[in-house]
Amino acid sequence: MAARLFFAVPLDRINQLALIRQQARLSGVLSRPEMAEGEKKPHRPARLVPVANLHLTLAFLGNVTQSQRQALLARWQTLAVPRVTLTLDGLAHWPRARVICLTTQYTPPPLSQLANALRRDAACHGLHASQRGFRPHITLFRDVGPLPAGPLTLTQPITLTINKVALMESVFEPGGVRYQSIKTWE
Ligand code: 2AM
Repeated sequence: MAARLFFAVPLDRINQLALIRQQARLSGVLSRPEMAEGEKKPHRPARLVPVANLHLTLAFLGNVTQSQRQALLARWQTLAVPRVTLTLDGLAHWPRARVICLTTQYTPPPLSQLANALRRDAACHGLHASQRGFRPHITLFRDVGPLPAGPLTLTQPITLTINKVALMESVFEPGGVRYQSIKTWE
């Protein structure tokens, strides 16, 4: 059976708390969605990403079979985790993806090298082929409809000290998706 997998940077408790604070602040803005012109019904409310699900995706792999998973783990038996700090200093609303995320214009080269290596490896082995370049981000809200005019402001940048990478599985449950760690590299 296939499972949906991705490589991600898990977040520590301090970062999680900082992100919860940003989510709480933004929830006020999102609870007053403006209706797009000509629309009759208001949008359903944006969904807050539960704290346990907050993460930074390095490479989305899509559906991976058991044999593909074994081969993947054999290829990535060793994975050098880059020693970098990443500062996420901006908020973005990506209307096509319908998300609000925390992001940055600057990616430390060792982090983009790792993300690109994982993405290339996935594409070369018949897994998901990313169409866009790597842009580090942490999704805070999903199903985001039209927003009130004006930029989203971040009250405080969030700095991640990256010391861990995880291969994660999306487990779909009646209450929503849960992410389960398959393997971590430190
Ligand atoms: P996100 O990082 O923008 O939230 C698990 O589903 C993770 O993989 C999520 O974090 C999600 O994006 C990312 N993801 C899900 N579907 C994707 C897709 N089709 N292409 C790229 N990334 C995807």
